[in-house]
Amino acid sequence: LRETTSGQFGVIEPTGTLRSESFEGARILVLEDSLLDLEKITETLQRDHGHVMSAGTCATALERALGDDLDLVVISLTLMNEDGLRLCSQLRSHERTRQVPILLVVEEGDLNRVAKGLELGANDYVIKPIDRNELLARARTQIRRKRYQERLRANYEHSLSMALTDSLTGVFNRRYINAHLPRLLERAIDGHKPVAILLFDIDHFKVVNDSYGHSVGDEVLKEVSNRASRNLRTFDLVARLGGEEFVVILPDTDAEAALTVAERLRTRIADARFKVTADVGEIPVTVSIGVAVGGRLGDTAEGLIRRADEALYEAKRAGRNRTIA
Ligand code: GH3
Ligand code: MG
Ligand code: MG
Repeated sequence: LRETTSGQFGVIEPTGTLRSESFEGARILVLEDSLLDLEKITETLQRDHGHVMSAGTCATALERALGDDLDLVVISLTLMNEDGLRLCSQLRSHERTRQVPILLVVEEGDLNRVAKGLELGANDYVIKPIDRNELLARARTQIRRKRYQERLRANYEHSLSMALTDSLTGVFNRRYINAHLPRLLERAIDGHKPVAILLFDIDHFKVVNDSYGHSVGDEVLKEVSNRASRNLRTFDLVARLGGEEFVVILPDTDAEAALTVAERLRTRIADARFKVTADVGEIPVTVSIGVAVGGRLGDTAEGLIRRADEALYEAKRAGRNRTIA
């Protein structure tokens, strides 16, 4: 982003030229009670194929804006019965419209109110009589900036979720668990409520890879994740810690309930063979599960995981396809 000579911001292309793209499909709301000006504004913004809507009062404009995903709001400060500045501050006070670009339309010589409008969060202004090219240019700049910010945000959210989820299975990863289990445990201790964890590991998974190939092994990992996710409550967490080892965190769950959940999960995996690809037949898959419950003063995430790991080890030793608490 670079500031241009006119004080606006635009996306600088690698060539260094300011891109001037049209805002096709942009949703634009106009608050203007002068029919002549409304027509001029609408007609001008429609040249770029913007979808232009109009409102007659601040109240209807606000209602419209809150129920829509607007790309631009054009507010006239020359309304007969109302003060467009009111809408300005209302838009900025609602979460839904906090970021929507605002373009003011003002009377020549009304710079006091322009200053006030900018202070309230308006992004730019045009002075009457409206110059069509200038209006179009300023609207384009605002819409482009909004779209650019949305792309940045989407990229940011994408990389955030990439950092915390396992790319193969889509469940959380070890990093996420390391960050969240201590917090969940702390909350459990504070609230005098138990939190249970199930640590589970696919039995003889090496045999699956060796018999059917690594990509079939990957499909088995995905299906195990799916079955685990499907059989839990919405606020339970599933994560793949690495390899073929998973953890489930069950907030507000005591040992007895955790055992029930674990057994349900274990049988859902063991009782229906996996059909991962057409060319490989049905594959029997089982898991061994270790259960541990925390929530007492002094409990730590590491201690909880260690206890579940010890139980899991016992389950393996005792013959696999079983749960040990
Ligand atoms: P056990 O019942 O004792 O758990 O035996 P196991 O064969 O499941 O355990 P082991 O730890 O010996 O082998 C785990 C295998 O998991 C070895 C490794 O190649 C495989 N593995 C780890 N990560 C992946 C993965 O992302 N995809 C696939 N397909 N295989 C994986
Ligand atoms: Mg294993
Ligand atoms: Mg393992």
